[in-house]
Amino acid sequence: MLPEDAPRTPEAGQPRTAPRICPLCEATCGLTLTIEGTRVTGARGDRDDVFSRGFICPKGASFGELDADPDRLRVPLVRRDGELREASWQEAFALIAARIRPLAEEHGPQSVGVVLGNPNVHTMAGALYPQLLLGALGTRNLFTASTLDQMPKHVSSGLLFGDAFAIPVPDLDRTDHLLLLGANPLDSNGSLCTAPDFPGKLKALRGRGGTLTVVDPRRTRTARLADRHIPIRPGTDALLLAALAHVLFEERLTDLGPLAGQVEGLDELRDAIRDFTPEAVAPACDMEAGEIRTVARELAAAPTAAVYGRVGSCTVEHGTLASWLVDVLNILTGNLDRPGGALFPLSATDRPPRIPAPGKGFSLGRWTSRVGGHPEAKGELPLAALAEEIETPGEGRIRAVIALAANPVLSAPDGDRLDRALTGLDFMVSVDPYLNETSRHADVVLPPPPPAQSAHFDFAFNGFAVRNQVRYTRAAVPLEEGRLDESEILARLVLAVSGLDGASPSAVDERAIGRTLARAVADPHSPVHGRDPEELSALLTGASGPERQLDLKLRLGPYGDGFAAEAGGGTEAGGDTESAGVPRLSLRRLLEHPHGIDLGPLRPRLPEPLKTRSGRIELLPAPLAADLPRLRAALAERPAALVLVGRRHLRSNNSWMHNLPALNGGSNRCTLQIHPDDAARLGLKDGGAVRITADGGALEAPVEITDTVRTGVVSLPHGWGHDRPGTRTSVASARPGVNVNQLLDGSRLDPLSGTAVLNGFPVELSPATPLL
Ligand SMILES: Nc1nc2c(c(=O)[nH]1)N[C@H]1C(S)=C(S)[C@@H](COP(=O)(O)OP(=O)(O)OC[C@H]3O[C@@H](n4cnc5c(=O)[nH]c(N)nc54)[C@H](O)[C@@H]3O)O[C@H]1N2
Ligand SMILES: Nc1nc2c(c(=O)[nH]1)N[C@H]1C(S)=C(S)[C@@H](COP(=O)(O)OP(=O)(O)OC[C@H]3O[C@@H](n4cnc5c(=O)[nH]c(N)nc54)[C@H](O)[C@@H]3O)O[C@H]1N2
Ligand code: SF4
Ligand SMILES: [Mo]
Repeated sequence: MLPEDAPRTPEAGQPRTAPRICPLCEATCGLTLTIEGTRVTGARGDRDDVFSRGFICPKGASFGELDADPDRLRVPLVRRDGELREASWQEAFALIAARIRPLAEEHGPQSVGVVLGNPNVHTMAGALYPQLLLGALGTRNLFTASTLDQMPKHVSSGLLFGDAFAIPVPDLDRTDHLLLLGANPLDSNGSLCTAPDFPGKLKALRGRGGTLTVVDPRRTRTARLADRHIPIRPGTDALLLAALAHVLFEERLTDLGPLAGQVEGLDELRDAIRDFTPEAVAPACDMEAGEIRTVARELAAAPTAAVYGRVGSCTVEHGTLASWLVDVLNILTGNLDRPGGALFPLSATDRPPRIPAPGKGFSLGRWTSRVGGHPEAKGELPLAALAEEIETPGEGRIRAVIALAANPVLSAPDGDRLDRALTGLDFMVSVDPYLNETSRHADVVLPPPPPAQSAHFDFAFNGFAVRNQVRYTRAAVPLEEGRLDESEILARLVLAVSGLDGASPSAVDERAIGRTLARAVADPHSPVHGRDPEELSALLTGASGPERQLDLKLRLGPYGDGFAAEAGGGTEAGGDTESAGVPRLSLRRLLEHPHGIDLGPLRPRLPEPLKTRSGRIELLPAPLAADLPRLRAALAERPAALVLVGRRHLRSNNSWMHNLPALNGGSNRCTLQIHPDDAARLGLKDGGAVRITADGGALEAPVEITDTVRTGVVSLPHGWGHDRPGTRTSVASARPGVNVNQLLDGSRLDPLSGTAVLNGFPVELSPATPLL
């Protein structure tokens, strides 16, 4: 029997526990929640979780507080006579249906813009419905948080490997040498590298005699663990990486190993980076040429090594080039696709491995944004360009916005401008638990339930995990009266914009299932080729539409039962899957393993993941070659005297966790960190106020003098600035901080990926009168 979805009602007063995968960062730790009645009273690391083995951080430990935050919206809000008022779900969806369709019919599909924020990758709903919503709307005006984050990596992977999602991850558990650039996993817990207890894994690397090099203008907690910390000048990673590749060629240290026959453009690459000698880049990077050579030699000499770059190497002027060069180094040293190097995970809901064949390749700029002419990447446009698309008159102007889990007023450049632009919309919908800086502009706010009331599966992050594994947790607490599951909210939103308001939301799931099955039965390589889609659909289990979708993806996935009749009697899952073979997954089987199923370490997969036109790794794709002159020009630029970088704090998460007393306060503060020498030169005092001026405007913030930032660099965290009226985040508003992104006007972008330059932009400082 399939376990029932709704957790059993506990006996009164008896605390119980329930497993819940933490949705708060990419580490995806398994938590054990303590529940009294329907209230989460505690959270600890789940020691039995096959992946996280008990690890937890302060954010996960605050799960109960986050779940019970009294400022969370419980019912929809609908704007009437200019005021947001509580309303029924029916009213909310009816209003959306009444407004969006006529608007799109009158002004065309492009008049509706969609904004996807980061938490979409942390919910099942965010994985299953946004594509359906976009399909229903027919709009190309999609703006995502990826363009404030990892889009450069998608673009470089798309160009190198033909698949924007083919992102190699460092084999943390087995590598001998990790060269880490622009990431601070001790505070962020990692990104595009899903690894619960990243800190423990770095310590284990050191413990087994491996070496860690960290490139970061700040001496972060991660840098303090390193054998070598390189306090690079912000924005110059691409130069450093190009010089490292140059040294590998020059000193004949390249060794592609089994990759040799799978790579195109090696000679062209060598020629293209000829100018980027260590001596040429050293002044720009503010490094010694000798140290660059040493780093290259260490990388080549290590028995296995992985190069890994994240936010600090992506959200910069040359983010796509840097992201590309990270993998170029993995390739040149033969570390791509080998244990201990950087490998392609194979998640349980990926497409099953196919017979390798040339693919369609990856195209950039299939269309451009209307006003700025920014090329799309992966079908997405720069969030930094949203305001101009709303403000600029003309055909195709965005008149309505649907924002799913997004707070671009704080997370994207020039929030004041976007704030004004959103005011000028004809209609706006936010799916968001909070009335915050962005959702306050909505005409309809649809609040998802707190996380304990939601099921969880990591469709996105399993594909970036350092170990193949699969876990699913159902809602730990029954859905509160009057709440809708976020999957149902999004399914009903799809119906509302499709002119089908009031139809059953399960119709949306069934349509998605029907489409996938139709494709699968027509595919000669699919285990269900030639079978009857209706018969297969009837075999799906699951207590809800999203569960049926999950069952389908698991069964058609690389470890799936393929709807085989003998599925029930397959190899025992959870054991040594490497020797036992494929575990024949289905939802039913996964539910038998509440702490997950380990699917083994990452394994070499090439050439199968390649979808380039050549069927090989294309080492020097034309768009990247065409961007190299811009990098060459950077060699001659005079560096700005003072540039700003961001930072993350362990007890924070982007813009939306400042409303919990346990997380807001102490060392988690919105201060401008500055080196003592710079502070002295500028007459700034610790605890005093500083005025920060840049392209986009000026801010005042408290000064924190610390030698953890290098000279010439200051650091201010993002996600603060909770002082706008009309929000309902009482704790955050009481300690608002300032919005660093107000320093940007949105014009600084990495041109290939449309990613905003959030790190390494010039600022000027002067003492200000104290704020308090
Ligand atoms: N200067 C600077 N700016 C940055 C960054 C930086 O390093 N420096 N980092 C960038 C990065 S990496 C990112 S990813 C972006 C993030 O940018 P955004 O995605 O715009 O911002 P978030 O703060 O993650 O929150 C998004 C919204 O989701 C809501 N939310 C939380 N949980 C849920 C849920 O379960 N369902 C729904 N529907 N909504 C939910 C929150 O209330 C919030 O309003 O910010 C970027 N901005
Ligand atoms: N606690 C916490 N955890 C989080 C988040 C959070 O806000 N708080 N956000 C989540 C999200 S959305 C993401 S994307 C991940 C991001 O996770 P990470 O990629 O680890 O991001 P950061 O912690 O911002 O680390 C970026 C580092 O780059 C450095 N840096 C800045 N400019 C440069 C440069 O030009 N070159 C180099 N080499 N370094 C530079 C900064 O000093 C900083 O230490 O974290 C996730 N986890
Ligand atoms: S590290 Fe991330 S996933 Fe793990 S408990 Fe903390 S916030 Fe949750
Ligand atoms: Mo992010």
